[in-house]
Amino acid sequence: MIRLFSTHQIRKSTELEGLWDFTPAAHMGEKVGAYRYRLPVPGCWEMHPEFGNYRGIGVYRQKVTLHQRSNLRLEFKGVSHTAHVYFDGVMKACHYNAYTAFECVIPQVEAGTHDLVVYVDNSFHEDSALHVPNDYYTYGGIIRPVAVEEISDLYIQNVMFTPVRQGLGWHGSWKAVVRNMGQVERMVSIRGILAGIDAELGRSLVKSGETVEISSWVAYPDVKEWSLENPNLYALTAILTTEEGYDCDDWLDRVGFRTITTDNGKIQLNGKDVVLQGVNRHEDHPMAGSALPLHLMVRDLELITDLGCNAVRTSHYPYDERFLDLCDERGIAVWEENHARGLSLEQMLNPNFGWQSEQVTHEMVQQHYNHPSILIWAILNECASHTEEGRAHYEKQLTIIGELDPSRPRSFASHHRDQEKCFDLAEIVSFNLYPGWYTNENPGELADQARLWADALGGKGKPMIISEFGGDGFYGFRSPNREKGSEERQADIIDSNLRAYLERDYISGIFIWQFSDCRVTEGLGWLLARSCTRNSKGIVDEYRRPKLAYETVKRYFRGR
Ligand code: ADA
Repeated sequence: MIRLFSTHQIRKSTELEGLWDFTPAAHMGEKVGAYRYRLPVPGCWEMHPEFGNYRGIGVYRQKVTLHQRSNLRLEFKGVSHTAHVYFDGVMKACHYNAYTAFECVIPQVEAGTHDLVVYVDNSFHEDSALHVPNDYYTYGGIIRPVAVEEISDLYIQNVMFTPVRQGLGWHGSWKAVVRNMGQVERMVSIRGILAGIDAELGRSLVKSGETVEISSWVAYPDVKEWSLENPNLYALTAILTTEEGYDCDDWLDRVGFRTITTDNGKIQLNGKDVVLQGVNRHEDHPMAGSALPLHLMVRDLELITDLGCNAVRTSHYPYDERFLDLCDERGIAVWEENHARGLSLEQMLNPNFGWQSEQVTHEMVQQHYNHPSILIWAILNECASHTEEGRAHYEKQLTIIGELDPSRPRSFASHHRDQEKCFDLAEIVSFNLYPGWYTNENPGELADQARLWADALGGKGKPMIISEFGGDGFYGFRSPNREKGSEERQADIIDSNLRAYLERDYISGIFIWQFSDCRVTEGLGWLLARSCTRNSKGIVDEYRRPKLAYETVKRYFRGR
């Protein structure tokens, strides 16, 4: 299931969910003999007993059958982390990054059965600047769904819809991208259907092999706004029509009407101040790796709601779109961020860092643009934003987001305190602070200090978020001595932090590190040598069993 609803009615689309042939290999593109395994897609190969720690290349094979000659479009929602896609023995697409989707379009495929082979690499090497040994796990495999579509020569590549409030009424700004993969120039028109209004969005000539953007502005006088309390969603349909009047393609999505602003040092949803109280979450589960099936995503959101949260931070990468669909439906605010965690200046100077993180930033915004639940875009968690070289990257990536989407505020989670150099570049300043865990500071005094740092370093007048705080709590380690690592101590830390932050009205968001324990990369040094090769700061453990801190969080978040 690629989304929680059908994304096409005209375009023929099916999913390649199920068991695929699989074999490990030594090199990308290497000729493989026998495929000795059958692995589920979506899935992580670590779930197979022989590949529990496998870091390297895996080859997946599946058959694709077409009943008539057609253009084929394959959509991969996430392959971890590098994919080379071969169709009938010829390489057709390459993609880097586990957490964004990519397409592979193959013109004029004959009817019959074809061979789809995907080489997947999850190894760490110089060519991979973002997937590095880290405080979470880079799994291997086709971790998110795959769709196979038959498309006409003219097809819709993307639709970006922006709700705009004007006075008392709502408008929508539509931007549709249409591609012509045929041999001749064609005239097309697009209609947009939403909230009972069927509007002509525009006409355009599309040259062979090119794309055009068709934009329009439509009034929606009678829609209800999307809010955390009442997450009203509307089905959106775009229909592409040829000059001859033939409806050749469509695009279905869901949108919500809401505004998100940052005025007077606060965050407003639909003009009203809001305080985001949430958790940081990794896509990780011992029985699924990073390929959580829908029912486990739902379970996580049930627990997150039970905790009294109204927000989730997608630390530290763009999420599976089904999770975002669930947040849209349930009125859970999302801070979505591009992919990076704790990269040093040296790591940011890897020549691949620039294009890889700019690409994931583009893809994140373009692919997830329509989700009303996403209120904040963010970049580069705890990277070198305290250096001039680092700042150049922050500036570039925040500019990319600002140009693609001026409707949402931007932020980044910083741990550089009074050394931070980038607060002027974003609309929201955010701090990762660990008083009671990595330091002995008093959380309230530290927050007041952080506000002063923000004010002095370019963040004056901007809303402030505590984007991380917390401490280890090993599930089942109960101790009257309340040592570090005990559930009691973790609950104490969460308690003192929450009390301090919730009573400070200049704080517009609080995200606990973290929702559930997660697997981390094994290595040397304090970070990669964590006990049990886990980050154990979850409020629930990796199987989602609540620790003592669960009730603490509930008391604060639900008590408000
Ligand atoms: C950082 C980081 C998290 C996690 C956390 C911790 O702030 O952003 O990914 O590593 O610290 O547990 O230390």
